Amino acid sequence: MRRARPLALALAVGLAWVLLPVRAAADETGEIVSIDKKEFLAHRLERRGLDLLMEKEGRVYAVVSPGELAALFAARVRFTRVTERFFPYDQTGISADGGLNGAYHSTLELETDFRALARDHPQLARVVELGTSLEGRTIYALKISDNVSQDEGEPAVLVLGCHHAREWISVEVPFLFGRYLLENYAADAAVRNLVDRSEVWIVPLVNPDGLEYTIHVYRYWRKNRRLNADGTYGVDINRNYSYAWGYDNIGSSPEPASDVFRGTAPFSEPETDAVRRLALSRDFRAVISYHSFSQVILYPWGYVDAPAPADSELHAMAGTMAGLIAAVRGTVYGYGRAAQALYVTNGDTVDWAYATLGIPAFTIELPPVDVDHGGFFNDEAAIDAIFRENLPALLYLAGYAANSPAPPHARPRDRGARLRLPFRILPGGRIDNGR
Ligand code: 0X9
Ligand code: CA
Ligand code: ZN
Repeated sequence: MRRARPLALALAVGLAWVLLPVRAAADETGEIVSIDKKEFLAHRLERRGLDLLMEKEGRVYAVVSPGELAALFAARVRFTRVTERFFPYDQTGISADGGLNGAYHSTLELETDFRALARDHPQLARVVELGTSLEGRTIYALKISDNVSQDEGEPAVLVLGCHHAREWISVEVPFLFGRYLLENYAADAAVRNLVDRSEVWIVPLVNPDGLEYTIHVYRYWRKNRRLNADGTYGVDINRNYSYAWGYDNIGSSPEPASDVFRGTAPFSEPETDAVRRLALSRDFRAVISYHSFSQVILYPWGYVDAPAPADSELHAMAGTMAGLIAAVRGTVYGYGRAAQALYVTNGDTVDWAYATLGIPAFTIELPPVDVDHGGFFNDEAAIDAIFRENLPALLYLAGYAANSPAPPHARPRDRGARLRLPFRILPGGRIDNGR
């Protein structure tokens, strides 16, 4: 997904007069276009670093800025504008009474709801401030455990959401999981057992600045709001972790304007630094990072198309989760190695967690399955059902974390030593962790 330097691109297509004036505005607006795959390849558009959404029925779909649109036009690429067809700005399925984002959480709404949960369950839930974004917003975690104000050193599971600003549903699933545990602790013995034995750490909104930007300015914004040295905005928070950071220019980009810009250094961003500090400070045994969309469960490696240590165990765990999800109401989530099942990325959360912490780490791409079914937009009426279908898989992974032995911690800092995971998956999905 490497993006050509703007100047080189402008010269290549003879377009300096168009590209330079629109540059400042390119962050603010965009269009969805579809391009015939053969046309796409013939024009070598894969080199342009376009923000690709999907490939479907022989056509490639991308979000393009005004500058990119002009460049496609000048290069005589035949494209179709499909913005209205897929992404009405005037979104249906969002109620008027929840602010601009309907029932979805804004940063303030999340803070308010977290504080209410902690107030209503003082023994079980505590709001923890992990760090501060570039625009001064607090990045929050909700810690859920018995005797929550004490540090009991229990095994922990980490549930992350919204690395990418436009993936609103990825805030809601972690949030609702936290609320579910708290509201069912008293009545549900399985929940009580889980919460008593472990710590559940919920961080639904890793990228608050980006989320606010999608609510108020530009619905397709992906990155954080770092002002880059060249005047463009944003680092892709899911390319800024240290493991295999910048491994190649396909899985991330060195170009600040790119939607997959990796930043100037590993953990250069307050959002990744906040996750890193939390992840290293507790005894985490498993991680899920929610994204959208595609309905797929991904495990390492993401940076290269090669199996990670304990590939078959990760595969079995992902398969178990996909089965648990499908059992709820039949929604099919695929699963596989990230680089193989989706595409390569370097510097992402789960490669880092797996290599550094030595614990099972999954990216779950929530519904819908593709852009024809709404892309980054899920009607707010669908939020609860999406949470419900993910709940058994979350309980499974949290249960794994609560019952697993500690991972071998003697690894070089942030490097990928060979890992031996402390568990085996038995036929039927049962975990053998040697007890
Ligand atoms: O590109 C990403 O960061 C994730 N997909 S998204 O559409 N939500 O942006 C996927 C990350 C998983 N890792 C790999 N596919 N390598
Ligand atoms: Ca506890
Ligand atoms: Zn994402």
